[in-house]
Amino acid sequence: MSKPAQPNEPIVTHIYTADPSAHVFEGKIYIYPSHDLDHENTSNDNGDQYDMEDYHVLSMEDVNAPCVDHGQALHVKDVPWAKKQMWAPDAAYKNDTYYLYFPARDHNDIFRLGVATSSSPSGPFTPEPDYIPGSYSIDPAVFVDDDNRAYIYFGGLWGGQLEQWQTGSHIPDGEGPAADAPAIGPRVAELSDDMLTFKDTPQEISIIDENGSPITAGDEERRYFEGPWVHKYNGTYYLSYSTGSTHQIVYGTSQSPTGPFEFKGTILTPVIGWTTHHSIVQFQDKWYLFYHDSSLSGGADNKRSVKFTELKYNADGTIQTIDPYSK
Ligand code: FUB
Repeated sequence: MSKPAQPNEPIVTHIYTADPSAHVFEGKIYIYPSHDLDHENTSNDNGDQYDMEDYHVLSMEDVNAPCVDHGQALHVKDVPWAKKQMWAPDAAYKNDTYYLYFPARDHNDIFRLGVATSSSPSGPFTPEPDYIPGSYSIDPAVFVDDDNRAYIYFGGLWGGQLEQWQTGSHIPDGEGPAADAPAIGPRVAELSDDMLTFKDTPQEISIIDENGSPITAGDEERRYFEGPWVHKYNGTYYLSYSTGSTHQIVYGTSQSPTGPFEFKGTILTPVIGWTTHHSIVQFQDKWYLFYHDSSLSGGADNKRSVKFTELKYNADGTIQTIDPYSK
Protein backbone atom coordinates (compact mmCIF):
# COMPACT_ATOMS: atom_id res chain seq x y z
CA MET A 1 0.00 0.00 0.00
CA SER A 2 1.57 3.33 -0.96
CA LYS A 3 1.81 6.18 1.52
CA PRO A 4 -0.88 8.86 1.90
CA ALA A 5 -0.21 12.01 -0.11
CA GLN A 6 1.34 14.95 1.76
CA PRO A 7 1.23 18.63 0.77
CA ASN A 8 4.41 19.84 -0.95
CA GLU A 9 5.76 16.30 -1.40
CA PRO A 10 5.82 14.29 -4.66
CA ILE A 11 2.44 12.57 -5.03
CA VAL A 12 4.20 9.62 -6.69
CA THR A 13 7.88 8.68 -6.65
CA HIS A 14 8.00 5.56 -8.87
CA ILE A 15 7.92 7.71 -12.03
CA TYR A 16 8.69 11.36 -12.78
CA THR A 17 5.62 13.47 -13.49
CA ALA A 18 5.11 17.13 -14.48
CA ASP A 19 2.61 19.72 -15.77
CA PRO A 20 -0.32 18.51 -13.62
CA SER A 21 -3.86 19.26 -14.75
CA ALA A 22 -6.14 18.38 -11.83
CA HIS A 23 -9.91 17.87 -12.04
CA VAL A 24 -12.59 16.41 -9.82
CA PHE A 25 -14.30 13.60 -11.71
CA GLU A 26 -16.63 11.04 -10.12
CA GLY A 27 -15.91 12.52 -6.67
CA LYS A 28 -12.13 11.96 -6.82
CA ILE A 29 -9.17 14.13 -7.79
CA TYR A 30 -7.79 13.03 -11.15
CA ILE A 31 -4.41 14.35 -12.24
CA TYR A 32 -3.33 14.42 -15.89
CA PRO A 33 0.44 15.00 -15.90
CA SER A 34 3.26 14.75 -18.39
CA HIS A 35 5.36 11.61 -17.83
CA ASP A 36 9.03 12.62 -17.65
CA LEU A 37 11.46 9.91 -18.69
CA ASP A 38 14.41 9.00 -16.48
CA HIS A 39 17.11 9.59 -19.09
CA GLU A 40 19.99 12.01 -19.47
CA ASN A 41 19.42 14.83 -21.93
CA THR A 42 21.27 18.10 -22.40
CA SER A 43 19.00 21.06 -21.70
CA ASN A 44 18.47 23.72 -24.37
CA ASP A 45 16.03 26.59 -25.02
CA ASN A 46 14.21 24.48 -27.60
CA GLY A 47 13.10 22.05 -24.89
CA ASP A 48 14.62 18.98 -26.58
CA GLN A 49 15.22 17.51 -23.11
CA TYR A 50 11.46 17.14 -22.63
CA ASP A 51 11.27 14.02 -24.75
CA MET A 52 8.19 12.37 -23.31
CA GLU A 53 6.41 9.45 -25.02
CA ASP A 54 3.24 8.69 -23.10
CA TYR A 55 0.74 9.71 -20.44
CA HIS A 56 -0.24 8.09 -17.15
CA VAL A 57 -3.38 9.20 -15.30
CA LEU A 58 -3.15 9.55 -11.50
CA SER A 59 -5.96 9.82 -8.95
CA MET A 60 -6.50 10.47 -5.26
CA GLU A 61 -9.67 9.63 -3.29
CA ASP A 62 -8.98 12.79 -1.30
CA VAL A 63 -5.97 14.91 -0.34
CA ASN A 64 -4.94 12.53 2.46
CA ALA A 65 -5.19 9.34 0.41
CA PRO A 66 -2.43 7.51 -1.49
CA CYS A 67 -2.08 8.53 -5.12
CA VAL A 68 -2.95 5.77 -7.60
CA ASP A 69 -1.17 5.39 -10.96
CA HIS A 70 -3.71 4.00 -13.45
CA GLY A 71 -0.94 3.07 -15.89
CA GLN A 72 -0.35 4.10 -19.45
CA ALA A 73 -3.36 5.97 -20.86
CA LEU A 74 -1.96 6.94 -24.29
CA HIS A 75 1.36 6.40 -26.13
CA VAL A 76 2.75 8.47 -28.98
CA LYS A 77 3.07 5.36 -31.15
CA ASP A 78 -0.73 5.09 -31.13
CA VAL A 79 -1.26 8.64 -32.39
CA PRO A 80 -0.99 8.62 -36.20
CA TRP A 81 -0.22 12.32 -36.63
CA ALA A 82 2.28 12.66 -33.76
CA LYS A 83 6.03 12.09 -33.93
CA LYS A 84 7.41 12.97 -30.48
CA GLN A 85 7.34 15.11 -27.34
CA MET A 86 4.05 14.48 -25.56
CA TRP A 87 4.04 17.67 -23.49
CA ALA A 88 1.58 19.10 -20.96
CA PRO A 89 -1.94 17.60 -21.31
CA ASP A 90 -5.35 18.43 -19.91
CA ALA A 91 -8.68 16.62 -19.65
CA ALA A 92 -12.35 17.56 -19.74
CA TYR A 93 -15.71 15.85 -19.28
CA LYS A 94 -18.76 16.48 -21.44
CA ASN A 95 -21.25 14.40 -23.47
CA ASP A 96 -20.72 11.43 -21.06
CA THR A 97 -17.17 11.26 -22.41
CA TYR A 98 -13.70 12.08 -21.04
CA TYR A 99 -11.46 14.02 -23.41
CA LEU A 100 -7.65 14.12 -23.16
CA TYR A 101 -6.06 17.11 -24.92
CA PHE A 102 -2.33 16.97 -25.59
CA PRO A 103 0.41 18.65 -27.62
CA ALA A 104 3.05 16.82 -29.65
CA ARG A 105 5.27 17.51 -32.63
CA ASP A 106 3.78 16.33 -35.91
CA HIS A 107 5.83 14.63 -38.63
CA ASN A 108 7.03 18.08 -39.80
CA ASP A 109 8.24 18.89 -36.25
CA ILE A 110 5.47 21.44 -35.75
CA PHE A 111 3.69 21.33 -32.39
CA ARG A 112 -0.05 20.60 -32.76
CA LEU A 113 -2.84 19.78 -30.33
CA GLY A 114 -4.55 16.42 -30.34
CA VAL A 115 -7.57 14.96 -28.59
CA ALA A 116 -8.34 11.43 -27.42
CA THR A 117 -11.49 10.03 -25.82
CA SER A 118 -12.46 7.51 -23.16
CA SER A 119 -15.52 6.40 -21.22
CA SER A 120 -13.41 6.46 -18.03
CA PRO A 121 -11.46 9.34 -16.45
CA SER A 122 -8.48 6.99 -16.07
CA GLY A 123 -8.45 5.97 -19.73
CA PRO A 124 -7.13 4.33 -21.81
CA PHE A 125 -7.81 7.06 -24.36
CA THR A 126 -8.41 6.52 -28.08
CA PRO A 127 -6.84 9.30 -30.18
CA GLU A 128 -8.50 11.02 -33.09
CA PRO A 129 -6.57 10.16 -36.28
CA ASP A 130 -5.50 13.76 -36.98
CA TYR A 131 -4.66 16.78 -34.86
CA ILE A 132 -7.31 19.42 -34.16
CA PRO A 133 -7.60 21.41 -37.41
CA GLY A 134 -6.14 24.90 -37.00
CA SER A 135 -4.25 23.96 -33.81
CA TYR A 136 -0.64 24.84 -33.06
CA SER A 137 1.84 25.33 -30.18
CA ILE A 138 1.53 23.63 -26.77
CA ASP A 139 -0.08 23.37 -23.34
CA PRO A 140 -3.82 22.97 -23.99
CA ALA A 141 -6.08 23.71 -21.01
CA VAL A 142 -9.83 23.28 -21.26
CA PHE A 143 -12.36 25.16 -19.15
CA VAL A 144 -16.04 24.16 -19.23
CA ASP A 145 -18.14 27.10 -18.08
CA ASP A 146 -21.34 26.96 -16.02
CA ASP A 147 -23.37 27.33 -19.25
CA ASN A 148 -21.63 24.18 -20.59
CA ARG A 149 -19.66 26.11 -23.24
CA ALA A 150 -16.09 24.78 -23.40
CA TYR A 151 -12.98 26.85 -24.15
CA ILE A 152 -9.48 25.65 -24.96
CA TYR A 153 -6.50 27.83 -24.01
CA PHE A 154 -3.03 27.12 -25.34
CA GLY A 155 0.36 28.44 -26.42
CA GLY A 156 3.98 28.57 -25.30
CA LEU A 157 7.02 30.61 -26.30
CA TRP A 158 10.48 29.36 -27.38
CA GLY A 159 10.34 25.53 -27.77
CA GLY A 160 6.55 25.84 -27.74
CA GLN A 161 6.76 27.72 -31.08
CA LEU A 162 4.12 30.42 -30.33
CA GLU A 163 6.36 33.13 -31.87
CA GLN A 164 5.95 31.28 -35.19
CA TRP A 165 2.16 31.86 -35.24
CA GLN A 166 1.83 35.61 -34.60
CA THR A 167 0.15 36.18 -37.96
CA GLY A 168 -2.14 33.16 -37.62
CA SER A 169 -0.09 31.35 -40.29
CA HIS A 170 3.10 29.38 -39.69
CA ILE A 171 6.32 31.38 -40.11
CA PRO A 172 9.17 29.00 -39.13
CA ASP A 173 11.69 31.74 -38.26
CA GLY A 174 9.13 34.01 -36.54
CA GLU A 175 10.67 36.03 -33.72
CA GLY A 176 9.14 37.60 -30.63
CA PRO A 177 8.06 41.27 -30.47
CA ALA A 178 10.35 44.14 -29.39
CA ALA A 179 10.72 44.57 -25.61
CA ASP A 180 8.39 47.60 -25.50
CA ALA A 181 5.70 46.03 -27.73
CA PRO A 182 2.74 44.08 -26.33
CA ALA A 183 3.76 40.57 -25.32
CA ILE A 184 2.41 37.61 -27.25
CA GLY A 185 -0.74 36.34 -25.50
CA PRO A 186 -2.07 32.83 -25.09
CA ARG A 187 -4.74 31.68 -27.52
CA VAL A 188 -8.35 30.76 -26.83
CA ALA A 189 -10.93 29.01 -28.99
CA GLU A 190 -14.39 27.81 -28.09
CA LEU A 191 -14.71 24.07 -28.66
CA SER A 192 -17.42 22.59 -30.83
CA ASP A 193 -20.24 20.73 -29.09
CA ASP A 194 -18.51 17.39 -29.77
CA MET A 195 -15.30 18.79 -28.16
CA LEU A 196 -13.18 17.62 -31.11
CA THR A 197 -12.71 20.83 -33.14
CA PHE A 198 -12.47 24.60 -32.70
CA LYS A 199 -15.71 26.50 -33.36
CA ASP A 200 -13.73 29.45 -34.72
CA THR A 201 -10.17 30.55 -35.43
CA PRO A 202 -8.26 30.85 -32.13
CA GLN A 203 -8.02 34.40 -30.78
CA GLU A 204 -5.13 36.00 -28.89
CA ILE A 205 -5.88 36.87 -25.25
CA SER A 206 -4.83 40.32 -24.07
CA ILE A 207 -3.21 40.63 -20.63
CA ILE A 208 -3.25 44.20 -19.33
CA ASP A 209 -1.92 46.09 -16.34
CA GLU A 210 -3.98 48.09 -13.81
CA ASN A 211 -4.07 51.07 -16.23
CA GLY A 212 -5.40 49.01 -19.12
CA SER A 213 -2.06 48.95 -21.00
CA PRO A 214 -0.89 45.64 -22.48
CA ILE A 215 1.86 43.83 -20.57
CA THR A 216 4.95 44.22 -22.77
CA ALA A 217 7.27 41.53 -24.13
CA GLY A 218 10.19 42.90 -22.08
CA ASP A 219 8.24 42.66 -18.82
CA GLU A 220 9.42 39.13 -18.10
CA GLU A 221 8.13 39.18 -14.51
CA ARG A 222 4.56 39.45 -15.80
CA ARG A 223 4.38 38.49 -19.46
CA TYR A 224 2.78 35.25 -20.63
CA PHE A 225 5.20 32.40 -21.42
CA GLU A 226 3.33 29.05 -21.27
CA GLY A 227 1.05 26.82 -19.19
CA PRO A 228 -2.32 28.64 -19.22
CA TRP A 229 -5.01 27.59 -16.74
CA VAL A 230 -8.48 29.13 -16.35
CA HIS A 231 -10.76 28.68 -13.36
CA LYS A 232 -13.76 30.55 -12.02
CA TYR A 233 -14.16 31.79 -8.45
CA ASN A 234 -17.18 33.79 -7.26
CA GLY A 235 -18.18 34.56 -10.87
CA THR A 236 -14.75 35.92 -11.88
CA TYR A 237 -12.50 34.20 -14.42
CA TYR A 238 -8.86 33.69 -13.40
CA LEU A 239 -6.16 33.10 -16.04
CA SER A 240 -2.93 31.83 -14.48
CA TYR A 241 0.28 30.96 -16.32
CA SER A 242 4.06 30.57 -16.18
CA THR A 243 6.35 33.54 -16.82
CA GLY A 244 9.01 31.10 -18.13
CA SER A 245 12.33 32.92 -17.90
CA THR A 246 11.42 34.41 -14.48
CA HIS A 247 9.95 31.10 -13.27
CA GLN A 248 6.78 32.29 -11.57
CA ILE A 249 3.13 31.30 -11.74
CA VAL A 250 1.14 34.54 -12.00
CA TYR A 251 -2.47 35.44 -12.75
CA GLY A 252 -4.97 38.00 -13.99
CA THR A 253 -8.75 38.23 -13.75
CA SER A 254 -11.61 39.05 -16.11
CA GLN A 255 -15.39 39.08 -16.25
CA SER A 256 -15.19 37.12 -19.55
CA PRO A 257 -13.60 33.72 -20.29
CA THR A 258 -11.88 35.27 -23.31
CA GLY A 259 -10.45 38.31 -21.52
CA PRO A 260 -8.91 40.80 -21.49
CA PHE A 261 -7.36 39.71 -18.19
CA GLU A 262 -6.02 42.32 -15.77
CA PHE A 263 -2.74 41.27 -14.17
CA LYS A 264 -3.06 40.72 -10.40
CA GLY A 265 0.03 39.05 -8.95
CA THR A 266 2.06 35.94 -8.17
CA ILE A 267 0.54 32.61 -7.13
CA LEU A 268 3.70 30.48 -6.89
CA THR A 269 7.28 31.65 -6.43
CA PRO A 270 10.04 29.85 -8.41
CA VAL A 271 10.48 26.13 -7.86
CA ILE A 272 13.56 23.91 -8.20
CA GLY A 273 14.09 23.30 -11.94
CA TRP A 274 13.66 25.61 -14.96
CA THR A 275 9.99 25.04 -15.71
CA THR A 276 6.99 25.78 -13.55
CA HIS A 277 3.50 24.57 -14.46
CA HIS A 278 0.34 24.27 -12.43
CA SER A 279 -3.42 23.82 -12.18
CA ILE A 280 -6.01 25.01 -9.70
CA VAL A 281 -8.95 22.89 -8.57
CA GLN A 282 -11.69 23.02 -5.95
CA PHE A 283 -12.15 19.79 -3.99
CA GLN A 284 -14.94 19.74 -1.42
CA ASP A 285 -14.72 23.14 0.34
CA LYS A 286 -11.06 23.93 -0.34
CA TRP A 287 -8.97 25.00 -3.31
CA TYR A 288 -5.69 23.35 -4.28
CA LEU A 289 -2.69 24.26 -6.41
CA PHE A 290 -1.08 21.34 -8.22
CA TYR A 291 2.45 22.10 -9.42
CA HIS A 292 5.77 20.41 -10.07
CA ASP A 293 9.41 20.78 -9.18
CA SER A 294 12.67 18.91 -9.72
CA SER A 295 13.55 18.28 -6.06
CA LEU A 296 13.24 14.47 -6.22
CA SER A 297 15.76 14.26 -9.10
CA GLY A 298 18.19 16.66 -7.42
CA GLY A 299 17.36 19.50 -9.82
CA ALA A 300 17.26 17.80 -13.25
CA ASP A 301 15.07 20.09 -15.42
CA ASN A 302 13.53 17.19 -17.31
CA LYS A 303 12.82 14.96 -14.27
CA ARG A 304 10.06 16.61 -12.33
CA SER A 305 7.52 15.54 -9.71
CA VAL A 306 3.94 16.65 -9.19
CA LYS A 307 3.05 18.12 -5.79
CA PHE A 308 0.06 19.98 -4.37
CA THR A 309 -0.74 22.49 -1.67
CA GLU A 310 -3.78 24.42 -0.48
CA LEU A 311 -4.51 27.71 -2.29
CA LYS A 312 -6.19 30.53 -0.37
CA TYR A 313 -8.04 33.66 -1.48
CA ASN A 314 -8.18 37.00 0.28
CA ALA A 315 -11.57 38.60 0.95
CA ASP A 316 -11.18 40.75 -2.21
CA GLY A 317 -10.70 37.67 -4.40
CA THR A 318 -6.94 38.01 -4.82
CA ILE A 319 -4.88 34.85 -4.34
CA GLN A 320 -2.32 34.52 -1.55
CA THR A 321 1.21 33.95 -2.88
CA ILE A 322 2.63 30.48 -2.17
CA ASP A 323 6.30 29.82 -1.39
CA PRO A 324 6.37 26.02 -1.58
CA TYR A 325 9.56 25.77 0.48
CA SER A 326 8.57 28.02 3.40
CA LYS A 327 8.46 26.23 6.74
O1 FUB B 1 6.77 19.43 -19.99
C1 FUB B 1 7.15 20.06 -21.20
C2 FUB B 1 6.90 21.52 -21.14
O2 FUB B 1 7.60 22.09 -20.04
C3 FUB B 1 5.48 21.92 -20.90
O3 FUB B 1 4.67 21.77 -22.01
C4 FUB B 1 5.68 23.30 -20.42
O4 FUB B 1 4.57 23.90 -19.84
C5 FUB B 1 6.84 23.11 -19.46
O5 FUB B 1 6.40 22.68 -18.19
